[in-house]
Amino acid sequence: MRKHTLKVAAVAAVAAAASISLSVPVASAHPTNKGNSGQGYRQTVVIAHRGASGYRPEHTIAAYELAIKQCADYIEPDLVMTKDKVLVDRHENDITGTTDVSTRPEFAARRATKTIDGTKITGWFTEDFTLAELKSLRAKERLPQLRPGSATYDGRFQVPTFEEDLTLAKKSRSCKGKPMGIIPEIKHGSYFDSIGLSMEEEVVRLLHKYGYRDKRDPAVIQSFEVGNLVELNRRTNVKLAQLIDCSGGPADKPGTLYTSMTTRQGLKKIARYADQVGLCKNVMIPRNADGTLGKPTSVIKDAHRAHLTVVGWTFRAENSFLPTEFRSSSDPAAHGNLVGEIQAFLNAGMDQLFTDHPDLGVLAVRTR
Ligand SMILES: [Ca+2]
Ligand SMILES: [Ca+2]
Repeated sequence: MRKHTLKVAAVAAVAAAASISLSVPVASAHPTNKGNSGQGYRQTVVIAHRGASGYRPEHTIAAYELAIKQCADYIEPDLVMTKDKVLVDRHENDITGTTDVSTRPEFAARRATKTIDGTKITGWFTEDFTLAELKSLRAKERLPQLRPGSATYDGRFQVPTFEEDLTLAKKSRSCKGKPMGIIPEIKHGSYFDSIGLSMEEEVVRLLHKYGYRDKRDPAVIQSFEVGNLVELNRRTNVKLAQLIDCSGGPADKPGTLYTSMTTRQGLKKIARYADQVGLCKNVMIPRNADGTLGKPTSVIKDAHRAHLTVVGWTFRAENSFLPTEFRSSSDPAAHGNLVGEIQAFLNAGMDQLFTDHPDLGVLAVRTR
């Protein structure tokens, strides 16, 4: 673990140095500069994507706690539901890849094949487990090849409930001295509706119970679907974020493509029910054929014109996720210059970011 920490620190230092020489006017290149960069740091929200998921198995309390230590402003739980209607943190209802369920003989018979949002999936699903059963499982790293350091924590942590996340957020403060923010994402909302496990009511009930009630509170609800956000806009005054993928369209709107939702007209429509758009990185700055960053599209400007906050995802330090010019080597697992990549998007006007490496996200914001 120590070795891993040192490596991360070294990469961060290199990344910071590289970004200063690469970018920005001389005045803001001084680390002590309290001008624009200081203000930008105060304003730019860094969201810990599934926790500090570059360093710990995603969606565990340990991943959120590390994110808070690393000065994230918000923690991000993705939410699905159990058989007994408890909201728990997983990126998908199929828990095969992020828990040890496949090694548990007592649950062998729960293996099933289902069609979720049009895709046939075989595995183990949260809706077939009670909370007590899910709690007997242990989380594991989704990407052990790319994240061997995180994988050393396999088998140590439980699947948290949304209520546990809220409890953690409530007792925590950001490094800026503000209440810790929380930005839950409702996963497969229509699918869960179809099996009698509607999640939206429970998300709102718990947010309100913990005191997140209006747009001034540090809470945002996100979804790739449209219908549930429109419904949530009637149920709560908490901020809402429409997620936009790099391709395809919302699962609850067959025939609608995300590309039609990011036109000026599309963004205006989103602004009727949502406060933010969560954009796949390539929608803001597409990649060139050689994998380098291309020219920014007009989407950030158009979203701002519609009074939408622009949040980008997902910023990850490993070379395999980075544009070519920010990679450190051909090793897919080695860290490249994530700070440089993030700063390119901030310079293009992106307001907030989701990152698996909150420490590097904060460094990018502070040294811009
Ligand atoms: Ca998410
Ligand atoms: Ca519902």
